[in-house]
Amino acid sequence: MKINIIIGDITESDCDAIVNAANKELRGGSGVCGAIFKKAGWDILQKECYEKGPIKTGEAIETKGYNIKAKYIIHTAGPIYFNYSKEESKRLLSNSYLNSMKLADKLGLKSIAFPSISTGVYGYPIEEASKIALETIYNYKPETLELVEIVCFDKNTFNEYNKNAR
Ligand code: AR6
Repeated sequence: MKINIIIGDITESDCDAIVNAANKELRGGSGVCGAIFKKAGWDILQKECYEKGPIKTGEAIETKGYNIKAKYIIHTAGPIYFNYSKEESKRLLSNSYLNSMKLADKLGLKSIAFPSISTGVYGYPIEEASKIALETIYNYKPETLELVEIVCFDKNTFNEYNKNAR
């Protein structure tokens, strides 16, 4: 499985699925979530999200992509960093990546794009989060997935992921 770290806007991704850094209620929000909702079509995406939610932290569910190029949007709720111990945050963040990739495999997808989950509003330090994200992706044994893209929105995030890239 190929792993690409890029700078960009995840709503423009050519991957089969893009991942939304969601909240447990699957309510449209700010940050990457807001960008995805806006582009997909806020009301129509919110309707499917409310039918499928709420979810637990670290879980993942899929919706259609609507007006986004990607066929699916995979919604996962990362941990709010200050709500948990360091160990529990790590486990939950890793689960968000793991369950999203498992779901993509279950859907028979070849490619998935991740944002940097929990490192915005949810306050996860990027130095730690990037290590956990990459460790989880490198250790994953894919079924149908051939490509994982990590789409960084800013240079600092991009640099941090690259520090931990193999
Ligand atoms: N493409 C890629 N990455 C982006 C984009 C984009 N278009 N826009 C922002 N980012 P955040 P969280 C980056 O706060 O910390 C929402 O309200 C951003 O720069 O979006 O998991 C949800 O509804 C940062 O590096 O997600 C939840 O309530 C990264 O995406 C809550 O925020 C994640 O930042 C989730 O917080």
